[in-house]
Amino acid sequence: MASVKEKAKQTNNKPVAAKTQHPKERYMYWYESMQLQRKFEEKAGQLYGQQKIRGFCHLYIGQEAASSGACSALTKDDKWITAYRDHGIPLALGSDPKAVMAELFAKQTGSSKGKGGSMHIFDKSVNFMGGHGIVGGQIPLGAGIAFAEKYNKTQNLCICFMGDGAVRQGAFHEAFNMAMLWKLPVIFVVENNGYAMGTSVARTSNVTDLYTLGEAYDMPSEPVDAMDVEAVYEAVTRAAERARAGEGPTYLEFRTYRYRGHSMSDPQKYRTKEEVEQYKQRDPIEQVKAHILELGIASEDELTAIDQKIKSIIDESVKFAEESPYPSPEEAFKDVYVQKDYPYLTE
Ligand SMILES: Cc1ncc(C[n+]2csc(CCOP(=O)(O)OP(=O)(O)O)c2C)c(N)n1
Ligand SMILES: [Mg+2]
Repeated sequence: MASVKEKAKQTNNKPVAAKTQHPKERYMYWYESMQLQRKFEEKAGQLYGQQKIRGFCHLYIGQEAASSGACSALTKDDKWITAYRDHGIPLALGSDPKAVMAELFAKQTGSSKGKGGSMHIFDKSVNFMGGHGIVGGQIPLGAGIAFAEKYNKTQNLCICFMGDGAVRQGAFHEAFNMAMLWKLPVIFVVENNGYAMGTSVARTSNVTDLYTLGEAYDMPSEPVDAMDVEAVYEAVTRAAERARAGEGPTYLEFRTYRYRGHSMSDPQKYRTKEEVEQYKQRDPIEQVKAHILELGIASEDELTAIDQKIKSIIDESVKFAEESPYPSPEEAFKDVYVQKDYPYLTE
């Protein structure tokens, strides 16, 4: 693989769009899973307005190609970890939308039994290791998960997502150093959506091409147009091949955008409406839809049928969440320690 500097020259810092044709199932997965995430998040935003969902809530709208593209390039045994903008990934992986919605409602039937909320979705059944609220905290955890896979001699890898706000944390650099030294099977992904809360990448550092941060560790790194699900698929496929061949980590800068505010109350004074509109012109769902229709992969009717199916999945998930009970107070003392004889446990 070319060094980071050579790569920067070749690409002129611009992510390269993908051109290959894929099997029908892959296009249909991309459309359906991205549309599921979009509609789920739109509904979550409405429910927040009605105060049915409270506390923190960070929507993934605009970034769906990151989760769906990566998911289609990996196996079901690979492990996933991310920050708090975490509703999209489990949905892309096939978590039950009812359990994710119930978690947003803080209900007992939620994926974290109502004890995690929006920022702490976990689902072991799809190898989703959360949902982490401490910016950058999941990066060493992701490296640790990859270490376990290597130690146990599996062929699995860990894909570890983070936001652009995380790359200035010490944990990022410490984890990169060890992951590279030990050639861990990990794919680090920075979802560069341009902002950490209201602070743009350019206001944080003079290094705005975030993928070049891999250079300090000789880690193969590249920028990816993450508004294009095909480009995401291809970059993650290449990174996964390296990890499974024992060649160690890859660092990908997914260039993406969030259409909504950072969290639910954000006046968005740090950006212009025109900027948001510009990104919407390159919407990942609209792009894949146009591609499907252009290539004759599916008809407009087939896509409408998917939209209708998603609508009923979302309606059902809201009904399920509304009708579910809140956890009982005793639940607060459960699931704290895995080790049954841990000294601080009194029972
Ligand atoms: C260690 C730490 N510092 C500060 C915060 C407060 N905080 C919450 S979100 C956030 C911005 C992170 O932005 P980014 O990593 O770009 O993710 P995005 O919200 O864009 O997905 C900050 C600073 C935190 N949660 N953890
Ligand atoms: Mg960000």
